Amino acid sequence: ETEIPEDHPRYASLVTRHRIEAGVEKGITSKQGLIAQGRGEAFDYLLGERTLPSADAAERAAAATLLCADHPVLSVNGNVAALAPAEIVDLAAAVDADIEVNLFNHTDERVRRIADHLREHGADEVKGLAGDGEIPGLDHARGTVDADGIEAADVVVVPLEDGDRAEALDAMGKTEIVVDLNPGSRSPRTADIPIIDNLIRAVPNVTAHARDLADAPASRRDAIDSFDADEALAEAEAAIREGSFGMPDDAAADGDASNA
Ligand code: PTJ
Repeated sequence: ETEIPEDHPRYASLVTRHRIEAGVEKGITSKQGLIAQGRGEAFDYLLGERTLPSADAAERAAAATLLCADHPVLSVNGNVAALAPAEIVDLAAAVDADIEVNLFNHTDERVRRIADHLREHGADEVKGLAGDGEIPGLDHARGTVDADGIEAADVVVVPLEDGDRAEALDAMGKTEIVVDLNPGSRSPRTADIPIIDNLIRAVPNVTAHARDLADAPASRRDAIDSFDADEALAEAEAAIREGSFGMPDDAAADGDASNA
């Protein structure tokens, strides 16, 4: 196994790839998850591999929304489990949310492996194994959830969600928080709070905001009221169009594209 030197210019991206590969080897990430990761990386590169100010505002609004929720649930798929298991457990603790495994390509075996993996990273209860609830309007494989989990939730965090399910959850009246690096994708466009950021940066930042907002109800309101989803999507798209292709701001400003 190769060690990645920390000063490598693409360190974060290489660590992320390695986690996804390990996830496939461990039987928690699907092979399609590798393709999804590649797609995400391309968008992250165009966004400069940074958290935009509008994404930070979305992450703060998400934290506030989770803290104000009656029954928040964090949905975990094979990519999320491979990339940020401990970070998901931390977020669930910070906002008192349930964790539920919910897969696009469902197999009971993979749900069990992901639940075990999350427990290895500190989760106590992991939902998704009961499968006694449903998201109406989807076929059985895609629509199966836990009755006391996602079905009963008022706020759901659905990172890297597929567009049909995002729309079906929206139709159920859930407040949806979507993490997706592609601002043009249907799921962030359906979300109440679209977070256009890498899951790896987004989840810990939502947790940090949640800790900051825990004892500040007035600031929570403000974080929610001041956030505008359409504006955040437009800002992410503009950042991609005007992109400096992953270069530091000053080099881009000098028009030096030689090492882009
Ligand atoms: O484990 P399963 O069976 O539930 O499957 C999970 C995947 C992700 C394979 C499945 O939901 C899928 O095929 O997703 P898509 O349609 O490829 O969409 C993935 C979206 O997530 C794309 O818009 C990517 O840009 C985005 N994405 C990928 N990696 C990241 C990401 N967004 C944020 N952070 C990432 N690390």
